[in-house]
Amino acid sequence: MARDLEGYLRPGIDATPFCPGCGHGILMNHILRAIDELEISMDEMLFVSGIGCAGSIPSPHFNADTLHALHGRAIACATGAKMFNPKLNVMVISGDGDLASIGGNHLIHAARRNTDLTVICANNMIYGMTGGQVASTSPVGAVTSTTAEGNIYRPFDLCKLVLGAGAPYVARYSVTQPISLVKVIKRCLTTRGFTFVEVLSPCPTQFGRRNRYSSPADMLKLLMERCISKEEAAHLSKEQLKDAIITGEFSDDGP
Ligand SMILES: Cc1ncc(C[n+]2csc(CCOP(=O)(O)OP(=O)(O)O)c2C)c(N)n1
Ligand SMILES: [Mg+2]
Repeated sequence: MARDLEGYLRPGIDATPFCPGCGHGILMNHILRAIDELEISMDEMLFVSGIGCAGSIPSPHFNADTLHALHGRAIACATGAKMFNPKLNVMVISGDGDLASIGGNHLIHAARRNTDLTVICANNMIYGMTGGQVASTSPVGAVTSTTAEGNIYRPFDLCKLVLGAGAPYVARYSVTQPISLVKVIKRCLTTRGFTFVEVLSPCPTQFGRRNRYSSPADMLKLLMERCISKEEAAHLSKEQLKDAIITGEFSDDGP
């Protein structure tokens, strides 16, 4: 039976800063659920985050050691902590802007070095906290505060990027897929080396209201509809997969 996760929060925390309909609070729940199911002590964990709404998932909420680093520098700080104390279970939780835009170089090099970190990227496809600017993950055509006529650049495929840089294990699911997400977060926490989970997390305030979504619930529903497992995707054409988000666990088993 699912246990109450409130005990993982710092005393006095009774609300999060997340907007109604934001996926980051849902992700917070999935991460704590994975830790709870593995019965990992919070004393063995260090949570590192950068600046952004997603950076607030662990800090100040989790009742554990948290390091709230500079924007884009979460992985650099996590690497330093892990080197100083290799016994620590170090988890980086941050946003797409923080990890893949300003922090993109740290991301690919930590993957290349196979640094023993678990990195969870809450991808809302935008710089949420600072007013909804276009990110390296924003889809083509996305209307943002800096692309009023639609983004003209292709977004990163974060899983392909990190896998291509050398990570042994990456996975992608949306916050609407709790069972799969908890499973892959548990897998990351029990796997040595660089492990990465891209989590699609809707941002109704900065992304949804500027694009085609009528409500936060609509955004969650459309996100669910777009998620297609890699097994299912293998039978579909490029055209059929045009708007799809391919989910699953990915590893480079090739030559
Ligand atoms: C060096 C530096 N540059 C820019 C900023 C402004 N800034 C803070 S958070 C942020 C973007 C956060 O986006 P993301 O990581 O995707 O998190 P979200 O808010 O979307 O969850 C930016 C540009 C900063 N704090 N420091
Ligand atoms: Mg973001």
